Amino acid sequence: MPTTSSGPLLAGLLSGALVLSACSGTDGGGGGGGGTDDAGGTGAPGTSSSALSGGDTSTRASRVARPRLAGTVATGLAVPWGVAFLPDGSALVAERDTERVKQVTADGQVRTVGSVDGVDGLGEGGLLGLAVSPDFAEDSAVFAYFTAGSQNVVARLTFDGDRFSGQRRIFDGIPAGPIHDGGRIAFGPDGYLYLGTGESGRTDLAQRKDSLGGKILRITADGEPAPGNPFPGSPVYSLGHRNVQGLAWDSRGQLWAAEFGQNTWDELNRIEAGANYGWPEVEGRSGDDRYVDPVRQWRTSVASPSGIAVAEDSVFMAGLRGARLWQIPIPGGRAGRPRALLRERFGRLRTVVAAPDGSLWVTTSNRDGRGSVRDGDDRILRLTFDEQ
Ligand SMILES: [Ca+2]
Repeated sequence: MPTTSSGPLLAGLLSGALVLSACSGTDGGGGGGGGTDDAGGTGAPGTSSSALSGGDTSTRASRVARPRLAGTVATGLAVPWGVAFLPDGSALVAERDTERVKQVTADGQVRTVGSVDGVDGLGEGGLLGLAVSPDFAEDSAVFAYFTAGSQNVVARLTFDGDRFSGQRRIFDGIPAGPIHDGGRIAFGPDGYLYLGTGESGRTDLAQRKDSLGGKILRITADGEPAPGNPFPGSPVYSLGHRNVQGLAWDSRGQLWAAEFGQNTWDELNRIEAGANYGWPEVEGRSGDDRYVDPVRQWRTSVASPSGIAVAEDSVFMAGLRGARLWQIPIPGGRAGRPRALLRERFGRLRTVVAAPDGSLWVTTSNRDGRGSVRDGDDRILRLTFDEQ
């Protein structure tokens, strides 16, 4: 039996399991919490009656599966950024600044399995997103997004279950800077690799189709523009983004993305191929029909969203500055009323990922230079749904 190299295991924490805000109102009341703009929708999408009774509302609300904190999977990590699960239920975890990749098992064993070569990033740059090939059982391929000087790149590596080898750059040319490096990568249900990028502080890049900054990109596992992309021969999938660090698909195959606002509105967007999400011409909802409005928006003080995940028909969104996990129900594909979980309990939250067992893993980011470091930081929390 391998021994644990990091921190308390679930067993030690289950005794102190803390029920999340399903009933305890940690969202500060009103469902959305301070700073959330709920003007554009209600918690009961699809309900046409204007005389919706309170009873109906609570019945609907009770159908939203609320996760609870089950414990801490791992502690002692340094700015865990990309988290990608392997078929065996363990996860590869990229540390932004150490450039190391660690393997974390569901029962809390942590070991370093390699580092990524050529990482050279400042500030928000570094070793960022990770993705495991959907054909991992056959190709053993893992993908990493990282900063390499003036650009962000994607490399493909082989993971034999023990170590990395064969690192090969498959994609580059994404503008990099000390801020707004994007970095989330994920395979979609179509088998192609999606990348969330940032405009690197050069706001004009977001509207330029010839720049890879401020975009969601869609490529093949060899780094070529994916077939069927909206602009022929281009990896660009959508444009007009500021800094996309959250990508996830719902059970209908719809892509959702979160991005940081400047100082007004963070956004959750429903992504359509070829659409323009407005930055820097507009931030948040504008009503300007040249741009697609976000389906939800938050004041940057309560969100500043990095990763998102979909589970139990909700989008979960990790907030850095907001230091909370937002749950946005998406019944029928429409975004319902957001609710805040873990509010200011663990500090800055960076990444949330749906684990193969149906739980959620959430990483803290208190060692990124902008947080208050607590004992055990950074950690990975595990949240489960009631039936688990
Ligand atoms: Ca926008």
